[in-house]
Amino acid sequence: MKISRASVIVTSPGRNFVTLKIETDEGIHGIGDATLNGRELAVAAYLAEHVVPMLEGRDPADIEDTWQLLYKGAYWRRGPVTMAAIAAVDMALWDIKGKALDTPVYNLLGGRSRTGVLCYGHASGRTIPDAIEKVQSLQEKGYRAIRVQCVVPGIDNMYGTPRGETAGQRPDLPFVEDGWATEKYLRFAPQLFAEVRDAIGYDVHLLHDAHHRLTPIEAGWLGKRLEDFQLFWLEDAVPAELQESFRLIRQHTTTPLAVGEVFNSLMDCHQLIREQLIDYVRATVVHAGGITHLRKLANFAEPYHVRTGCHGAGDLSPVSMAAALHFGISTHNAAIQEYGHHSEETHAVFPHAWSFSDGYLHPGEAPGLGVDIDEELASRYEYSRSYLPVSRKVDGTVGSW
Ligand code: EZ4
Ligand code: CO
Repeated sequence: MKISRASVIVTSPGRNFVTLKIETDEGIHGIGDATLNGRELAVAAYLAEHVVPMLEGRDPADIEDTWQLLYKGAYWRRGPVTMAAIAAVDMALWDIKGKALDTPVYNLLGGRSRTGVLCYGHASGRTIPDAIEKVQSLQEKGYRAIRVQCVVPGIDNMYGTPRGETAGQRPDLPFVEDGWATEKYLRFAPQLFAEVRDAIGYDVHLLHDAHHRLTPIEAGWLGKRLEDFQLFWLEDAVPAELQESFRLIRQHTTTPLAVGEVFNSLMDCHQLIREQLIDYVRATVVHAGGITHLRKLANFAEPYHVRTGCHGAGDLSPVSMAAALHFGISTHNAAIQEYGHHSEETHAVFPHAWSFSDGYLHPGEAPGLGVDIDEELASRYEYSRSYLPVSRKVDGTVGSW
């Protein structure tokens, strides 16, 4: 079998997604997600201009060799653009291999390690009672793990919380500006979790995302005060470019720590893992070099008691979710999967075999990844440039969003 053609499809069914489709001379095709939120066309161009010409004529069965070719052969290593592009090729090749062998990809990764992939949904409140209602409504839908975020009184437009129609929009800028005040947040977050636990008890896992806004000592302070509310994890307490930051957090709290949705390589977290400074690594298939590299990362983490909790926000396409679930069902130290919301339009563009039931996600039994792209439908949703928000602190300084 040979790769006969590869094409990049950009579509925007509610939000932008970049998809790579690889076709073969035997009529089998595979697809991979290449979406990098807010920088989509950089990956689309990387693929179309630089990767696609390298693929044609290759044997799609040689997944490891293709991975090494694209990684080492570029000379310029790592980075989200490169690794998302490699990931898209990798996913598509696993998809083709599964279809060629008429078996779901998880079977090629060693078979099932569990019966379903535990997932968490998002409860996001404007007030604490509103957040509690959202948690309860997810519980009614069967969720066993729920991330809770809530607007902090006095902070205008916060990450992960519902905003008003025009909130944060500046007519002079193409992006939204959020506000931030660490002291207000640190005071509020323990109160939020005290009230949520009071209302719903301890039968459901609760998670929280600090989204890179704290310093290590602030994170230690917060983690300590959240211990009694028994969080599944505190996510992205600090940015992790400096891996040793997590030593300081660990000295101060036993709240489990997760980090790494922006990681694109094992090299971004080898110290975090080796020194057991975190409990969960959030690296995901699309941004960390595909199934091939994420498996290596997870295998490295296993003896250090570090498990995966892959990023799965709505800006990762249903193709990513399919790959994440084949990874999650088969990988022994895959603990949990984020399950963001996709619009109905998105589900229609990407028909998929994966499904949610009773708090767990299932990859389905279709050969390959069990997901496809309806190109005719995709072509009806034109790309539209969009940015992630930017965060500014009270004094106007740009912060980490
Ligand atoms: O901000 O996916 O845990 N989930 C997150 C996400 C990320 C977005 C960035 O594109 O932090 O909401
Ligand atoms: Co996050």
